[in-house]
Amino acid sequence: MTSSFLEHFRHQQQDTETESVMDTQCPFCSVQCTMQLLEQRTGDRKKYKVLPLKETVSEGRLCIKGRNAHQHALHKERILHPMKKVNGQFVEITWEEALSFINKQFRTIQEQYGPDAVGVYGGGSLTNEEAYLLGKFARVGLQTKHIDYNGRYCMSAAASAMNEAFGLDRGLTNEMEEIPLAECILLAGTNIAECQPTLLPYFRKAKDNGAFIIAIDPRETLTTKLADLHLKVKPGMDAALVNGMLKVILDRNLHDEQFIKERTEGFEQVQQHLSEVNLEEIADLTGLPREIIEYAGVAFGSVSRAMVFTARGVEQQTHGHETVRNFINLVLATGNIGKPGAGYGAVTGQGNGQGGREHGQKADQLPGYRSIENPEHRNYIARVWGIPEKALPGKGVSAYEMMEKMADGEISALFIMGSNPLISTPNANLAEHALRRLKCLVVVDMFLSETGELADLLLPSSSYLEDEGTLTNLEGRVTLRRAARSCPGKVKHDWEILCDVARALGKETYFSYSKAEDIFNELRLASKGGKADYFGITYTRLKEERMYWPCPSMGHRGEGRLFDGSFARTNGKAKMLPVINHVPMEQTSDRYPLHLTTGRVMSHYLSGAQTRRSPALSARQIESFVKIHPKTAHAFGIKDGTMVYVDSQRGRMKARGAYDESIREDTLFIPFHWGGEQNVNNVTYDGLDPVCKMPGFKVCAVKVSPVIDLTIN
Ligand SMILES: Nc1nc2c(c(=O)[nH]1)N[C@H]1C(S)=C(S)[C@@H](COP(=O)(O)OP(=O)(O)OC[C@H]3O[C@@H](n4cnc5c(=O)[nH]c(N)nc54)[C@H](O)[C@@H]3O)O[C@H]1N2
Ligand SMILES: Nc1nc2c(c(=O)[nH]1)N[C@H]1C(S)=C(S)[C@@H](COP(=O)(O)OP(=O)(O)OC[C@H]3O[C@@H](n4cnc5c(=O)[nH]c(N)nc54)[C@H](O)[C@@H]3O)O[C@H]1N2
Ligand code: SF4
Ligand SMILES: [Mo]
Repeated sequence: MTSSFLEHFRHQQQDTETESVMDTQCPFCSVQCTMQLLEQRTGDRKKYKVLPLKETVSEGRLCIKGRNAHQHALHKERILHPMKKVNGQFVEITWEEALSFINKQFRTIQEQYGPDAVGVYGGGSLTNEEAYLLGKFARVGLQTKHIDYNGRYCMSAAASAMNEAFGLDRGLTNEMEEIPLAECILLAGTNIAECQPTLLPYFRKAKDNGAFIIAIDPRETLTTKLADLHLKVKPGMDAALVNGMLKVILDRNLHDEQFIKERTEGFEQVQQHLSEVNLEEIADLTGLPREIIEYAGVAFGSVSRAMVFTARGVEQQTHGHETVRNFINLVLATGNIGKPGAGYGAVTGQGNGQGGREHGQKADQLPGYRSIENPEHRNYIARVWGIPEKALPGKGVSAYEMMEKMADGEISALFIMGSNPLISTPNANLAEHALRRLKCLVVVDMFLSETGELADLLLPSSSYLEDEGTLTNLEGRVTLRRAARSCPGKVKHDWEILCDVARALGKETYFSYSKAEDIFNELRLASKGGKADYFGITYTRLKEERMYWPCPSMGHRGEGRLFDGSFARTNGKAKMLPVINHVPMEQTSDRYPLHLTTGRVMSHYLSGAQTRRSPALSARQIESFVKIHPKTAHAFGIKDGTMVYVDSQRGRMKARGAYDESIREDTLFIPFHWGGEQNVNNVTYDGLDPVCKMPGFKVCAVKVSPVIDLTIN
């Protein structure tokens, strides 16, 4: 080291006037890595450094999103005051003015059109306390049945499949530490390397221990590169592929008869169904050679400890529920659950994608995974909330169906907290029409998002650095995120905003809390005896212990591995279901000859509202792109790196063509982190899965054309 460098360094150190250290937790994905944010102030210059903390599942690792998360939270574009739209422009107003505006608008609309004319729309970034309170706010504060959330677009297929097959829906049935024990791992439509990067070492460790890894994805990703076998399936054809693998397993007697007999029901019907399955037909439907399907079936069926992980690639389908059921059939038929190194996982998406779906943001759900249609459950929650059971509204509709009701004028006002549906809704054209038709749109956000631009009122909410609360990670592990700094400007926490609005609506008696912990203590009671039981979890315990749900009592630490002895269904058995060879609802045609699938890149998060405001992250990928096989590109006159249009029956988007030798020739891939003309959801398919109402984000039929035709005739 040169002396001038040391002098410079010493000089810098002397200049540093103050330093503060904030312990926090990443706001992005479901791993929930913990970290320290160091702030160094020199004069009015501030510098930040991020250090990982070891205490969570990622064992001291952080990905680039976590390392740069503070950049959006500290961004100058944070909304710092309530803002109301006057003559098309947002103007700053006081909280009291904002609250009285909401009260007047919502009351007028509800008096004229009934309580259900106001809808509530939540998100999986909210803490457990806030997700719980949002559900209570809809049912008690507004007395509307219309509440749903962005998790409908995320976890709903896996959630309904696990509920029906196991009687319980929790992301992973095992702790991450068990992954290295597995001898075979099937990764279906999951890109862990880019979406939960800090978990990848668990899979590497499994591989080092000799595990055989199979990946199913129509394109090559950093995750499929880890696999020993990559099945480049035709988009939307996973259910058929699993039928092929199951048939191979049964034909070769690789199934676990004893497990099937003792711990499952419905096997005979599955067996009967598989006897009619034809492997040649499966090969044709999936676009995979028969021998490869056989190889995959034998590899999975031959080991004594195997794990299956699914994510949005197989779940965001118009038959996502049954596709997941078939992957669960595979786990059950081979007896791979309820023991170390064997199990199933739906790799959860958002930071609180798990907790956010347990406590009442869903149209049909009450806290603790209780059902809004079950009289006993309704009675219990009504007692906790101090209202008559009759006052509890019934079941509402799913997120996309809410958009349809807004477009039809049946829902006239919407309160959005923690979502940017103008970008994230399939067939975004309908979402835009729906949101523009509202008589009153209130958006609670940190930024002026694309959806916020359409709002009548914007309310400024706190970021992860400011907001204390609990979040539940993909393993069902409950974590307490502390507040690292106080709210800037007139910003309030989401829970404070809900209490304030409830007060303005005259419902303050049901919403008097002085801190997040008060809400958590009510949530504990509301979830008590439910499937997602948090009763035994307290802030004090969370500061000291590693805790999972279900946790029914103080003496309990929660369950890391589920279903050791029995499943959560009434008879204790898991349920198998025959699944047909589903094909996507929208098929390719002469006019729209290619499949389009959508997903993510490492450096951006969801609608991009946060990561596009982080210079370090947005510089890594400044615009959208269309992955296209060079052969397909030539056929459609697309040059590498030039702008292309992608059209479907619903609309058009524009992005830069990017050649990719590894993607299927009949398939395009586009990430969904950008809005406006780069919004891939202008194009995506809005058909819904009949069971869980998940939209088919992952397959639609499109055509591609150059924006400027550069071909020489
Ligand atoms: N960097 C980053 N990380 C994230 C997020 C983010 O936005 N950015 N979002 C978080 C959230 S909310 C979620 S839900 C998760 C999502 O995590 P993932 O589900 O892993 O991510 P996706 O990219 O949506 O889809 C995964 C893979 O499915 C493949 N795929 C597409 N169609 C099909 C198909 O028909 N069959 C099969 N087998 N595969 C298919 C895609 O090519 C893609 O590689 O990530 C979380 N983590
Ligand atoms: N084509 C396509 N579309 C998809 C998907 C896909 O794979 N393909 N995936 C779907 C999935 S899995 C998901 S999860 C959805 C996500 O879709 P969105 O919910 O629209 O995505 P986010 O970007 O998380 O939007 C969150 C908004 O809330 C703000 N926000 C963040 N944290 C907080 C908070 O704590 N409080 C408040 N009040 N605001 C907050 C952010 O600034 C942002 O504006 O998109 C879905 N859409
Ligand atoms: S985005 Fe996910 S993996 Fe990356 S640091 Fe945040 S929580 Fe960890
Ligand atoms: Mo998600």
